[in-house]
Amino acid sequence: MPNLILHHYPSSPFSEKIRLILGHKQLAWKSVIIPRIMPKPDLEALTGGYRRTPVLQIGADIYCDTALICDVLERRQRSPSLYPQGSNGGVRIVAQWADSTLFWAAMAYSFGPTGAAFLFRDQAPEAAKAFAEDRAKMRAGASRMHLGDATCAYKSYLRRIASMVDDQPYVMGEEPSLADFSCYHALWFTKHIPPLAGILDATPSLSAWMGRIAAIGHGGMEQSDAAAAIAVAAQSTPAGVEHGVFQDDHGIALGSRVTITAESFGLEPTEGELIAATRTRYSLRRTDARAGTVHVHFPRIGFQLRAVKPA
Ligand SMILES: N[C@@H](CCC(=O)N[C@@H](CS)C(=O)NCC(=O)O)C(=O)O
Repeated sequence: MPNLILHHYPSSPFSEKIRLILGHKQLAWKSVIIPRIMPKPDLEALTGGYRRTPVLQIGADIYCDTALICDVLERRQRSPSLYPQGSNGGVRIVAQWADSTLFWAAMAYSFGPTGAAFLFRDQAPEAAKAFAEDRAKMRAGASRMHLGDATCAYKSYLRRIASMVDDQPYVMGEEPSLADFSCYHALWFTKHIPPLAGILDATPSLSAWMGRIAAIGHGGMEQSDAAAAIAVAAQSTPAGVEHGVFQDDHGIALGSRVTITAESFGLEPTEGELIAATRTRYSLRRTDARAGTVHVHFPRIGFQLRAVKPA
């Protein structure tokens, strides 16, 4: 019985990154489909506020953001590694570029008028409007890339990726690494918009590389649902946190009441007691009426830690 539960939805690029990594590592997992837009009350019962997709649950431990989810999966199943041949630093830097810069150029291109018309072709006009309003709220005033700027940036980025897979099967060498899964997921989204997918035919090497990544598949997936996942959390005890490694860069002691909020795109905070702050992640303890006591974990990079001022 798999105890990895992925909260995701089919068209989410970052979820595709994790589904493929689950496949690469041949892991068994349970799938809980979450809404694409707010409200997400079942997800929030677990995360305490964080609303982005995907989220990984293991019992009463909730892991937010794919950067952290990748580390959790790597620790769980070391082989095949996401960092083959000691490529850790370079792989992480390429992955971070892909998840931020490449991703946003690809999304601005894919959600232009042609893409939006295709993506919402079978839905009522209200659905497109609700989606646009939800994402505008997530951006919290930050501007969207202009379609022309996004298109030329995306073309350049695709040429760069293509040049990396001209003479080797994967972005960083002979084996797939996290860099491949991060570079792939935004392109995968464009590929499923036929009127726009031609941009990916820039070079045969890019198409062949995308085919190799797609062939990895999603591992052993079993359908589940939000109620079952919340019951799992309620019946589980969170795993112990990593005591001994406490890196205090904020002057906030363990045991403090804190919030953790993404730096951009989806600024709903999660509040709880800070129970760990290692070099790479924060962990909070919080109690929910339905999910019970859970530990919610975030990567440090991309998130803001703040003390809650007493009322
Ligand atoms: N840095 C985050 C980004 C996640 C992200 O932006 N996911 C998109 C979906 S692919 C999202 O949350 N969209 C809004 C939503 O699903 O509510 C990660 O690596 O997990």
